[in-house]
Amino acid sequence: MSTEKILIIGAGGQIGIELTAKLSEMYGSSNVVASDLKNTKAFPNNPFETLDALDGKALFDIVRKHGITHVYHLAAMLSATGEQHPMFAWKLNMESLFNVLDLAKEKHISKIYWPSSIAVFGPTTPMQNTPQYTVMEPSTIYGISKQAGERWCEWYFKKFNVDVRSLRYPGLIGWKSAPGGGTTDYAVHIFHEALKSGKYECFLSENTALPMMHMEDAIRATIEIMHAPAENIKIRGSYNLAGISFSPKDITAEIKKHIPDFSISYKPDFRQGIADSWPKSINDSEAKKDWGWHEHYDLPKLVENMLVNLKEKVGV
Ligand code: NAD
Ligand code: AKB
Repeated sequence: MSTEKILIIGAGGQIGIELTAKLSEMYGSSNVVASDLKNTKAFPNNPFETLDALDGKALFDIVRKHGITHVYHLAAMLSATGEQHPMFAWKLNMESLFNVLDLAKEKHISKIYWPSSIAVFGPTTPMQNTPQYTVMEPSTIYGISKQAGERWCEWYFKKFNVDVRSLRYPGLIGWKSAPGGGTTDYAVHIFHEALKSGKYECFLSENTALPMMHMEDAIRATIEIMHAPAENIKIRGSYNLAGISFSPKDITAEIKKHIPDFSISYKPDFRQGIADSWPKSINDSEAKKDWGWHEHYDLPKLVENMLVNLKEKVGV
């Protein structure tokens, strides 16, 4: 019998769908409560709760009702959408985090996972092999909210011993779900269009390198950091994760090995400015040292996996 009762907030999103499935495999579906603003067909076997993460009272009631011990708080507004709705992005990303941190401060839950992002870095950050500790002057509201969130997580840990763990994900690429409102979303859309129409118009320029990661690696990293002994988690802000760094030109060359006629054109929009402010590659030696992180996917493996699964399992 599992003693962990998990609540996933934002379970219907790109990460939530895959994390809910993986945690359900590990703990049993009845021990993993999925929640989001609206129900989807994604969780036929899990308890589901309709929840606005800004409603602290409703969140508390759900935690009490299900005897929740661990919360994975994924609801947020991402970089591109956040620039369109800055005040709401700030409200959602910050206030929902406080609601969850306060549950742990009051000892209603014992462990929290909350993701940060490479968006915490900005144009004055060293762009190559960006270290864990460096200049951080994010220029998006999303990045500012994630940076502030990291500091709050560390503060709650130091002041109230709240066991909160966090990763600075790179752009995540998976075949099971669509991304929502990010700057790195092109690296998922490109596969769908390569299979559907053989061509793709990219909203970033051809040499814009960014750190990315296969969703399987990201889910595994999430589960590994949550299961690491507490004394190994030396960083209570958020850990760098490197993943794979590539540009639209690099991923196109790799896709062309499978679909030789695939073509790409470039029409950069406002997301180019966001991408230009982010690191090109990340140093994740602290995650490797503290809790043994190691990624499995390189670019050729990622591209092959995406194309095969989208074709065979999703029918794109
Ligand atoms: P997503 O946009 O795909 O999913 C977010 C989910 O949260 C959606 O299902 C949405 O309905 C839900 N949601 C929004 N507002 C809510 C509210 N008020 N109450 C409850 N649910 C609400 O996002 P994602 O890509 O799955 O990202 C999840 C987390 O990971 C976010 O914190 C994001 O910042 C972080 N992250 C994602 C990436 C990435 O590449 N996907 C990279 C770095 C960090
Ligand atoms: C985004 O592009 O906003 C996200 C992220 C890297 O945080 N994918």
